[in-house]
Amino acid sequence: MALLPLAVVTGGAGFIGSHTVDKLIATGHRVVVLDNFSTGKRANLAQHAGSDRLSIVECDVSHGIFAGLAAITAKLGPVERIVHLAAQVSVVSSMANPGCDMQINYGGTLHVLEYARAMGVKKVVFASSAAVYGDVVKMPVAEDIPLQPMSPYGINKLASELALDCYASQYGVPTTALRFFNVYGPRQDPTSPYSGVISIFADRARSGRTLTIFGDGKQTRDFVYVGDVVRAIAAALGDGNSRLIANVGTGQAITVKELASTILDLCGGSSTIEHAPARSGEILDSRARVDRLRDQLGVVAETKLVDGLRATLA
Ligand code: UD2
Repeated sequence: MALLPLAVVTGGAGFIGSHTVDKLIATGHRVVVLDNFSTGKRANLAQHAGSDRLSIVECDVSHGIFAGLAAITAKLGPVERIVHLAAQVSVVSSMANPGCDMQINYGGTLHVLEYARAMGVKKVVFASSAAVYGDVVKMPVAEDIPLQPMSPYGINKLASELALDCYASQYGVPTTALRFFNVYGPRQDPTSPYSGVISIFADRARSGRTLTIFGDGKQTRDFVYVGDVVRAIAAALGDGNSRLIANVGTGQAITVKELASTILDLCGGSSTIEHAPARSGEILDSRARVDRLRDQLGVVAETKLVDGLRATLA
């Protein structure tokens, strides 16, 4: 019997990574997770305990992946596809420590691409971000507008996209970059002050604590459910679409104020809402144009916010 295709998921023990692993295993892959467990958790992959479809290697991608993958590929055979999600995920941390962000986020991408080049990997899918756009006035945001990232985080995501394109055009490594908007869903860790707002609000609402809105709450975001994001990743991981860059969002946006009251309605608890000063350097509005996602990858983010919030709160 032919072996199932072998995919590597860097950051596979994290929030988006672990859902990606679930999806790839469910669609007939063997998966190797590379994770340094700085923020990822083994518990996120506990549902695959004992499965011969999943291997986990503790490895810091920003130090290279050849050594981490050598033993496992000697046993399982060559890596066919890579989803590169391992990253330093905080825009604010990147402002405080740009060099660190560059080493992890841009450096990590180069290590993945070098492996893909050397080993003839058939596809690399990279988690880019809406942070490459900067403060855009006209919504929705299309992929081909001039890019003005406002943080080292956005710069290193953009630099990674350029590296992907270079490896595709110069070395023949097929690559796709997905620009994630505000991803949310189960397993998103609410414990950092820079965690996703939905994870923080859900955590606080469930325990009756106050929700803090930064600024007047009129800022808008395009919240996309993690289940839809992994469908985009799985579509991008297939053959074709090399050098494609595509937004991953819903094309809809909601204000943070509306978000807070929707979560409170769903929880029915006793939490109140307070306001604190707006975060400095923050963008006002964000909403994805999703034509490429639909036309090139055949994916429409269809989870309604209220359904995604229910799943997150459950
Ligand atoms: C998101 C991404 C970030 C980057 C950026 C690009 C997340 C978690 N972060 O940053 O990685 O891609 O987009 O533009 O997806 N807020 C509150 N109260 C809270 C927490 C947040 O009012 O307790 C507000 C916050 O000020 C912002 C909005 O909620 O206006 C969303 O904040 P976020 O941290 O979830 O995500 P964002 O858009 O800053």
